[in-house]
Amino acid sequence: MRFIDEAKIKVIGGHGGRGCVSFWREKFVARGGPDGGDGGDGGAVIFVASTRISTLQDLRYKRTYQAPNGEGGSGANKAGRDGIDIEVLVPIGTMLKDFETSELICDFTEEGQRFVVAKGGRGGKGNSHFVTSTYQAPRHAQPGEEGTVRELKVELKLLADVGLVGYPNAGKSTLISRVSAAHPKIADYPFTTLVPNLGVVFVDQYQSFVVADVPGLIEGAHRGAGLGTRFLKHLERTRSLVHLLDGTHLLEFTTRPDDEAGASIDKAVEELLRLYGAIRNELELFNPELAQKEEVVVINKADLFAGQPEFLPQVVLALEKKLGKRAYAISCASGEGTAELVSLLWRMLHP
Ligand SMILES: Nc1nc2c(ncn2[C@@H]2O[C@H](COP(=O)(O)OP(=O)(O)OP(=O)(O)O)[C@@H](O)[C@H]2O)c(=O)[nH]1
Ligand SMILES: [Mg+2]
Repeated sequence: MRFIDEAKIKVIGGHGGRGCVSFWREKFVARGGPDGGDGGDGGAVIFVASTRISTLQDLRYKRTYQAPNGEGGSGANKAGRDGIDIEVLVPIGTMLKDFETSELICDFTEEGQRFVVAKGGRGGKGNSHFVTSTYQAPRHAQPGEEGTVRELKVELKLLADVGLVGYPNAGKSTLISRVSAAHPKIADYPFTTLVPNLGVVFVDQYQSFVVADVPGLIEGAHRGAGLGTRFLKHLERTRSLVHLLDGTHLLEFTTRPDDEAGASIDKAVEELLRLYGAIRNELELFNPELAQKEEVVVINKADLFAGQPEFLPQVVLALEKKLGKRAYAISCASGEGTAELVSLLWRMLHP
């Protein structure tokens, strides 16, 4: 399925039915009074948030949503039927905005949340309503009112607690597939992930949080390099970030017999900082608030360093010193450190 996160649509409430002009006709009754029934109300267009759908695909396909009109009233004071309301399902995280002003109209954050986006017009009153002491035979009735017509911008910004950022191939999708039931595509080529994925991570039977895996970033993403930064908006509503660094880049620094003690560690850290800085820069350029989120720095693919067990812990320590933040090494392949990362994230979300 295509991942659509923006759409422009038009919603139209049903027109109210017209009131009826009618007079009571019966044998031997010379002048029956007015008995024109009221028109029915027009139907409304209602948006309903649902976890059953995950993109705005349907809204791209059908751009106008018009609720049925109310029926006209008829004689014998018979009211017209109301137009039936129509419901449009939208994914959780959908934001409705006025197309012209971009003003936020409704943010759908919970399953089942409903919002009337276009009201139906009221049905017109029949002529029986217009009798007065001096005007016994009114020959007019109200037309129904028009329904609301609105042009809307619909935007989806995923709701997740934790966002994963990093270069392509860092192992973001592997991480989400290890800690949650999500099964995104994983492969050893860059830009495997083309659309965001959500995974629910269960800390225990009752407690869970949601992680968002988005397509990888590369230097120059803000200028459109790689897949660009268009998916970063899906991290805007997360509480914290996991910045995943690919341990593969450190392999060349592990075995250097002629090394001064510590020199290869320094070089490894320098390389990590370069990679880290490039991604941070993209976050900052996209939205400085993203760069200010609480963050955990994680080096993945620790299993590649099984032969030199002392190398990675030293790199982690040195990296922490340079960043002034906690850093971790994990292996999404073997699972080493992933449970600890999950509990750390839980504690960050629930201090
Ligand atoms: N050795 C090892 N390989 C890993 C580990 N984690 C992920 N990989 C491999 O790294 C490659 C990339 O993994 P993905 O999870 O697709 O990476 P990604 O960050 O989602 O990449 P994009 O979707 O392209 O941004 C795959 O071949 C994984 O099998 C790990 O802990 N150790
Ligand atoms: Mg991926």
